[in-house]
Amino acid sequence: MGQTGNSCTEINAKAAYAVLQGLEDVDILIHRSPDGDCVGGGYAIYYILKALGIRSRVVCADPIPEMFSEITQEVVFEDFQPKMHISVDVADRKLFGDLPAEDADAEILLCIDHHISNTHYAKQLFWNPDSSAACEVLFWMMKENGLELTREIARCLYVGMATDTGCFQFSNAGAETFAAVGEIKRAFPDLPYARLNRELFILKTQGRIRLDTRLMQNIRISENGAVALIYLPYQWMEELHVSADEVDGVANLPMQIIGVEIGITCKQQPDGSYRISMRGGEHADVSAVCKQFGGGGHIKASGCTIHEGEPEAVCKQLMDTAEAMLKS
Ligand SMILES: [Mn+2]
Repeated sequence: MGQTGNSCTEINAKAAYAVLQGLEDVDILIHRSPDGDCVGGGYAIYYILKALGIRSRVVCADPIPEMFSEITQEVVFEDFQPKMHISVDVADRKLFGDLPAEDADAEILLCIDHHISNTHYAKQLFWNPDSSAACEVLFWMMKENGLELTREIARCLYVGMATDTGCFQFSNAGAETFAAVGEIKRAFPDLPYARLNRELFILKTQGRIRLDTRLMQNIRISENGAVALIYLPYQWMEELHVSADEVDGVANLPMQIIGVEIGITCKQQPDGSYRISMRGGEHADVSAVCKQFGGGGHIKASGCTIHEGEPEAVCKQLMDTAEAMLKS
């Protein structure tokens, strides 16, 4: 709790719900390249606000992937102009991406998050950096305020926690995560958990399978085997008809190799920049590596953007920086 330099106040679960209760015509902002956690968290808040009679919309700079269609809502209000803005699962303003004009420079009244790298850009921050997902933060916020866990909200929160933990595989899945999911399963035993898991984690398009094969064939591995990098030229996505949201999971590919401590995915963007995702094993702090490139995130999962450079040079720089981090 307390004030920070940016005049952002950290608040607790009770205060966070009090903020939600006082909102009116809200845009709930989530990060670009939306994942299950920000989409699930965004719509969970939409339902919480709806129960309070408050109109809101989930707003994202990028289209929401088809795989999350079960938790999204087509919400159309007449004459809706956002009066207030909140955010969920967004560590830094720049992760909003290119938002519509009415959202782009808005003051964020409340941010609900779990990223250790949160930059305190909102007026108030309700967070828990020990939580696996923003959806986990939301689950315990609801519990502490005695809010009703509806079927719709349970589904949203499950998807968020499942996706941010890689279906409960990663080390960020803690006792509180399993406790939350246990309560969700007990309350709604008939939600299609197994089908959701299959759709979120197993099923891939033909194009994606062909792309994975190509990526694995071209993987770069450091001499000592501790750093692996896959480079994805934009052209391959066009050739194989794979969309940007379909390749989200490729960041986990390098970590499938025994001995790899840092797995790097470098995706060339249509504008010539590179979107980098890093995953860390037991001994790596990839948020520290990404910080050196102006990015950040979690200790075991982080990202950054490199704005220019030849692919070869960029990949080499990434590998070198990661290797140096492991040696330090
Ligand atoms: Mn998240």
